[in-house]
Amino acid sequence: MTPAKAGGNAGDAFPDVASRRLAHPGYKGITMGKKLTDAQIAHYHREGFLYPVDAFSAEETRRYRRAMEDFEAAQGQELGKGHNFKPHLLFTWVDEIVHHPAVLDAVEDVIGPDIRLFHLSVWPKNAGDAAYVSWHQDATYFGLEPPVQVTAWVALTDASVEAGCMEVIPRSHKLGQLHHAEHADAKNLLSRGQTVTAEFDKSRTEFMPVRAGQFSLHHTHLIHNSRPNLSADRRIGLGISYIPTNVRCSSTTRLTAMLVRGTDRYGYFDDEPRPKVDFGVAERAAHADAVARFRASNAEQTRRFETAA
Ligand SMILES: O=C(O)CCC(=O)C(=O)O
Repeated sequence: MTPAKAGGNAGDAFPDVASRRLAHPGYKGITMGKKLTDAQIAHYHREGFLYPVDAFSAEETRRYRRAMEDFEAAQGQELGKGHNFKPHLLFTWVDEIVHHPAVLDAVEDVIGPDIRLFHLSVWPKNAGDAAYVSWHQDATYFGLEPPVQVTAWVALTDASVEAGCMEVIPRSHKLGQLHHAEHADAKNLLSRGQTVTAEFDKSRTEFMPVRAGQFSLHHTHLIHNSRPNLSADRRIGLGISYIPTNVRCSSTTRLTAMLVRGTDRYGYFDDEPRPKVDFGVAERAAHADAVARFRASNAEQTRRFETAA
């Protein structure tokens, strides 16, 4: 079954996904995308999510975690709400992750070969911390048109059910954009505490546990949350939002986004530069500019959302 038939989301907008797969050397009649099997691709489009997918070795993952925690130690501050956006512009090790073929090949299998990184948030939850993420859809306040976006959630530590992995409402991506409201709560890791206010069926949820070095994928309209970390270790993940280059942002603020694979024939975003050194002067300037624009766009979309509601 092609992605178009399975989900009706990416297939129509990206017919080249299916034709490219037919031409792929690994194609043996029914089998593979670049990274995912046909069954996995169909699952993503039907259910709105997919997990676990292998990306990094244990050693690579430890190196990434160490890089992050060394930086936190040097700063005397943990990455957390308020300063956890777009670290791919600051650190070469995050740049490595967002360009890793294992991640991009899977992303390409669901949104096609021309890919921009639209946004990235790091989500650390300390052991025993009450921090949580409320029920939400990623599309809310992004203002993407068409709303085609996939989040790869890359685990730098084991994210078990106990550690507060993501929990999803299967097939909820078919509901389209639902109404959200901001709920101020310091323990909610979402920047605006945005929470779905519309009624939805919570009677059948699914947890998405992933091990360190694995990732999950979820659709921009999939309703998901995550509960507090009750395990003995920190839970760290990177939520990387990828879009195909034909997707634009409807904000009047012009945003930045990094072209991570393929070509962009549309020019809807200013290019983000890849970091050459960790936390350098140029890197911090590019990061500050990108985050300021993202926040302005987010505020604009929040106002538009409230007015339309
Ligand atoms: O890290 C979490 O617990 C939630 C992440 C999330 O909501 C996302 O990546 O969209």
